[in-house]
Amino acid sequence: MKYVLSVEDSRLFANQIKQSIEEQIDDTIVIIASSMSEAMELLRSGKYNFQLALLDLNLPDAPDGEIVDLVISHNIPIFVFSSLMEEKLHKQVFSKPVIDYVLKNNTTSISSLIKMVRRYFKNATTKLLYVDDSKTAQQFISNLLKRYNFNVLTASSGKEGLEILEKNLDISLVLTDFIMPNMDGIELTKQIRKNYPNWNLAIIGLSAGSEQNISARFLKSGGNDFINKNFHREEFFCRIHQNINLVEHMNELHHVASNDFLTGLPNRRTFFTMGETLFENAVRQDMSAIVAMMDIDFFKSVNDTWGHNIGDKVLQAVADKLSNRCRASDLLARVGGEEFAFVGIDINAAQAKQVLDDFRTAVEEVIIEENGDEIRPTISIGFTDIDFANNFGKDFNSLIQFADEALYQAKENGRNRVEKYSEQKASLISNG
Ligand code: GH3
Ligand code: MG
Repeated sequence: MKYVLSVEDSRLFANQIKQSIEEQIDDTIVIIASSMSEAMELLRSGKYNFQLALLDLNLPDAPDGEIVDLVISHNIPIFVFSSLMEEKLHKQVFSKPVIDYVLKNNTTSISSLIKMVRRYFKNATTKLLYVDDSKTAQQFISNLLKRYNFNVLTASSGKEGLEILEKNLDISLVLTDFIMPNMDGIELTKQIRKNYPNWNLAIIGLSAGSEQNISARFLKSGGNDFINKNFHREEFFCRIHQNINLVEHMNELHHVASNDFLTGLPNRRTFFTMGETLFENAVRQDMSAIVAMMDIDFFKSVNDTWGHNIGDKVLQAVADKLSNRCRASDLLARVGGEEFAFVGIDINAAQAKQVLDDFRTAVEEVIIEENGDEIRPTISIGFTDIDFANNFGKDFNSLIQFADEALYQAKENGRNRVEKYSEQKASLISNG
């Protein structure tokens, strides 16, 4: 549970904040103090381990932002909200380690506050990489980013940055200095963009220089944004957050476009694009690989007997079982209504039968209960491997076709079984 301290003298506003935050941000409880003395009491009691404080600068017993110093002395990160932010107050607020502020005087201020708080908590699991050869800059910027709760990694060169990226595929944003020995920020950006698309990773360039064309060159190399090192903290975080939000949004869109809505598995389109790449890599590296097609048996009768909703439940449960059996290097997709396709790398023909038989028996464990009855689905599987000896089938589409023919044989031979593609059987079938 995350505890948030709200110090606010308007009961109405305080309650609105409490209600909105608790409703919209998981596992969060807001504790309200309506004055500086109440806050002091609460903090002294040590009753709650506050992870964040939302402070009104203008309290009846502390009219000039004194509450900020009190809360800082308890090492609690602070957001400030105030009904006015004139220049003097703005300077005063940003001279202290306050994270950010929200203006209280408009109708959207609560939703801005919620967004900020949600972002703050989410940042704890948001990984950023900062690349700069200057240790001082590294320390300064990463401290700043940590203040906003980011999980920050640092690198002292482009080379080191690329190595860290490779080991941390969940990095959402790279910040890179421009002038660095061996590989400058623009070259690093170009290198990163060879492997990391912009829907998955944002890159922001930083430079102390004032050369006019740096930012344009940087953006043309695949960068998303550019910040002069002489930034104001507020602008810095606005840009970082805009870019992070954009990447997260694009990531979601990409997920929706590539995955099946019902089961969450990769969809047909993804299977064909990713499968082909996986397969070609395997061929290039002389690694064994198999392609399998799987189809739920008599699925139509599940729908006919129990209805479409139960049919969907069966599909989800089967998809879960199958994906739990997969290794990280496998590709499992839902390619049709009740049809799944699989590419396994580094599995040879001898292992294949066992691996796929495990898939089949895993599906036998699925039990969906409905009105006291049990629905127990089974699955038929057909597969083929890359046969280097015969040098046949070194083409992804034909492997799929072979696996499909083997699936047909599995159905013919009684269902709930695994069949390997064999040319003879296939020609027997095609000759009737
Ligand atoms: P077989 O053992 O030969 O594969 O028989 P089957 O009944 O499984 O095969 P058939 O191709 O006749 O039926 C497939 C059924 O899958 C028909 C269709 O209504 C159902 N189906 C396809 N997509 C979905 C879906 O998204 N949800 C549900 N509930 N049913 C689906
Ligand atoms: Mg079927």
